[in-house]
Amino acid sequence: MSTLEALAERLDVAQLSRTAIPSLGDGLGIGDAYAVQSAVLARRTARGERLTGVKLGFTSKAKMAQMGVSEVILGRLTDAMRSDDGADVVLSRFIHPRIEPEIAFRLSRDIESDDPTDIESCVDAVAPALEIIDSRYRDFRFTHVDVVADNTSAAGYVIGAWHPVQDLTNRAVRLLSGRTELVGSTAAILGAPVRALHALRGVCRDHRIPLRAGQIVLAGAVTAAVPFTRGVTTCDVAGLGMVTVRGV
Ligand code: 0L1
Ligand code: MG
Repeated sequence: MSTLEALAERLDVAQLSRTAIPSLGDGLGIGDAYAVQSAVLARRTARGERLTGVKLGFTSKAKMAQMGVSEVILGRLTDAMRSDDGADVVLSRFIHPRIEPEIAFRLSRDIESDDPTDIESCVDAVAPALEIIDSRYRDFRFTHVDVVADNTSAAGYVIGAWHPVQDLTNRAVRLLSGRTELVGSTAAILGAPVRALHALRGVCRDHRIPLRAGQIVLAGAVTAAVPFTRGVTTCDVAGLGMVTVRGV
């Protein structure tokens, strides 16, 4: 087994056994980190999971500054991570889950990694969304390459009703989770969610990641993530409506 496959196994076992692990340590480059992420995905698809889309992280200027990076990061979503709007989600599936409000885009056609087509023309619907993140690292302590290898903490997602494509710049977003209420604007996503699509193309080009018709793209968090605990969490996006999930 290669070193990268061994790291993928470590992360996969952490997720399956719900046991956090320490940082992978120095010596990995960003290309290696995406290779580990792909190997983790391969383990999941070998167990029967199906790739359903991608997610972006570090799309807020504040989070980029905090991590000292200027590049968004990409993770992969599978059908095993998806829950229906309003569904119960069993918290014991996770290590230390957090939840955050997002915008989802749906792709209308395949986009190869070197395809020059404007990605905006390949989106056929938008929706409010919630993402559950669950770092496989202890206390969510990780480096930039650690978090890419760990599939950018991807663990779950919920999509609300799909709407026709529209300008989503500066829409008010409210996250309500138990007694915690956070309010933000879609401007937190690189100034406008559509910029996340362009950033996504750059990451896909650099790391040779193709996109497929019907896949969803989570554009990045609008507010800070909050602990995902028992009870209802709701994300409300002005003009798009609500999406809800219940931790049980
Ligand atoms: O979806 C995200 O923005 C999370 C990216 C990974 C960082 C984290 O786990 O907080
Ligand atoms: Mg997110």
